[in-house]
Amino acid sequence: MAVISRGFFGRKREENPELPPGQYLTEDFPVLSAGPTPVVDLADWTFSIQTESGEVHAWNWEQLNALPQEDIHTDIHCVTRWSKLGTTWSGVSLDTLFAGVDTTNAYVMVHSYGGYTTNMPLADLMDGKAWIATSFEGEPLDPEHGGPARLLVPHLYFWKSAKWVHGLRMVATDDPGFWEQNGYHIYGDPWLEQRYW
Ligand SMILES: Nc1nc2c(c(=O)[nH]1)N[C@H]1C(S)=C(S)[C@@H](COP(=O)(O)O)O[C@H]1N2
Ligand SMILES: [Mo]
Repeated sequence: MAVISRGFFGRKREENPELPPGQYLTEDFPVLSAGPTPVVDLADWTFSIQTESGEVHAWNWEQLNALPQEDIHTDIHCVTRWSKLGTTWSGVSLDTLFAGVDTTNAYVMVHSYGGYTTNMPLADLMDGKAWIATSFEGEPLDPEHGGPARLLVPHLYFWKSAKWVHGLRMVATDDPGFWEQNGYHIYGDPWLEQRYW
């Protein structure tokens, strides 16, 4: 006569088609940083893209904010298994930043203030898939969440969304960044559960 309530099993994945395999929902916003939060003075802040020819395209804080800003509504998925649905950000599309950039290299190494790095194909930053985000839920991005600016690449696991982003370097090969050298997957698609390698 055991009656097992369906509710007992809680939020099963099949009830949440927005949740990639092996992920659970969280309502709060965990902070995951490999080191201390770097202090970046807006007067000194820059973001740059360096190509294989040595050419450097750079924007200071004012210049970044003068570019077209986009609102982004997206889900985010951390490899430690939390996902957050329906987050709201604003920032500058990488399509805008790459508009005047001439490169034939297919990969990018992302560099952050503080030394963090992460790698990805350039294609994953193009066509409306990635932004330099400066606000979260209508407020300037918290320093602990990457403020003043972080990369936002929500279709990959969240370690690819480098906090305190400082610049991108165009590279010929997909060399591993910080977490990728420490066992995280070279690409990191949450829908394919590409967590570790
Ligand atoms: N610069 C930098 N960016 C980073 C990290 C980091 O340690 N340093 N951690 C990554 C990881 S593993 C995750 S899950 C997210 C966490 O972002 P949050 O702290 O805003 O939740 O940032 C990513 N970006
Ligand atoms: Mo993470």
